[in-house]
Amino acid sequence: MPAEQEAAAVPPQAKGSWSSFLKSMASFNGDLSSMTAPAFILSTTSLTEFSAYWSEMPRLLTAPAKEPDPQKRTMLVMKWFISTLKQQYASRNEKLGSEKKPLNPFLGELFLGKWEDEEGVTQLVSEQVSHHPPVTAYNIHNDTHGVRLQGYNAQKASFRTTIHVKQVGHAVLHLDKYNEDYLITFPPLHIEGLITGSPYVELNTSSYIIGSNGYACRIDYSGKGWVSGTKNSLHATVYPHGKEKDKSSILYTADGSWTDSFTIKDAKKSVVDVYNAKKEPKTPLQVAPIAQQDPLESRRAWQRVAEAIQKGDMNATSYEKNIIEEKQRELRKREAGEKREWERRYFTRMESAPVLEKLTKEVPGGSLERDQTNGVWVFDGEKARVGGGR
Ligand code: HC3
Repeated sequence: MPAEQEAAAVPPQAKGSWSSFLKSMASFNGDLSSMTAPAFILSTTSLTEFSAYWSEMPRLLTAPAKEPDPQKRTMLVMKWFISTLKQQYASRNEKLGSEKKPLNPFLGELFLGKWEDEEGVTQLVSEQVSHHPPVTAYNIHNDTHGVRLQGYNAQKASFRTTIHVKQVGHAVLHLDKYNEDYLITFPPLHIEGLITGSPYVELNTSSYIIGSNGYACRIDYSGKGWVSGTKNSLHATVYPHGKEKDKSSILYTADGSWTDSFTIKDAKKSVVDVYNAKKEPKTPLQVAPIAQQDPLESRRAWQRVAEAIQKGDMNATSYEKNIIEEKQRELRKREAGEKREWERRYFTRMESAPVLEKLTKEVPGGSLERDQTNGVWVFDGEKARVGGGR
């Protein structure tokens, strides 16, 4: 890389701290939450908010519930899943000019909201259920159409010329009407553009959707540096369980870009749908005003930190972050003394999860990896009813 191209997007006053950050990456221990990054790359948004990316277009989430044919339903689940990728992985880059380092949620942190549109009300609950390792759990439900998405995720990172992130955990989409579950695995990703100071996410290898109806979907990702050479490319197939490698069993395909448009074709190669990510309208998420939020709600809890980041005031940022961390240390000490664990407000750790275990077996090399997520986390409707409030 020519010297003049290096750190092109880094503000002049941050060049030194960015190059120190890049050097520190050589001894990166894989814990993304412990990574100290320069002020200009810090985001004011906590990872608990990322759960909302799953349902910014509620009509795509509810579409499978309206489809009587199981093969088409699986195709619609695939379409919804691919439609979420742009927001999940490219929205910060588009909005803020680069990927930023999100705030590390504290144990018990909440992010609550809802979408209201022609699909009815779609509710979101996101909770940080573990701090070591960091795990975020979420539940999104739309009672009008009997659709529920619940899941939890953690990240395992490593450094090999750039940051590589393996996502641990899964999501399950449940359709009441058909009593169907779809296990969703998450794509591995890596960070591009680190050297120039304008990081962005690229997805790689593949992820799966495994339906309890006997159909599955594999999505393959490639980027600029890959064979096709086109940024954010994908190729997906829908097939009956066990027929992943049998080309003659393919029921649907999807090809294109997850940030631009992709085309869905049936087994006869006829186009059934063209999805344009740039044109699809989103429903805005409604979040309570900060003053009305619970003290554990993300935007309220991080308000002062976010203000300090926005001002670019690193001293105030560290000071305000330290107040939150100190309080957390006190709470953990008290819990240890009383030999009890922090009570999660909406989720419960499950000892056995038969549906998940069964569907996970259909994922090549699949395993629940509970040791990496501090357990298997399930939304607890009773807890939510009794203590959840909003
Ligand atoms: C790796 C990541 C944090 C995790 C983010 C996840 C995997 C969280 C779950 C969402 O459903 C999907 C998602 C999208 C983006 C992932 C983030 C991208 C960058 C961030 C790192 C912790 C920041 C790396 C620091 C930086 C920007 C300097 O390179």
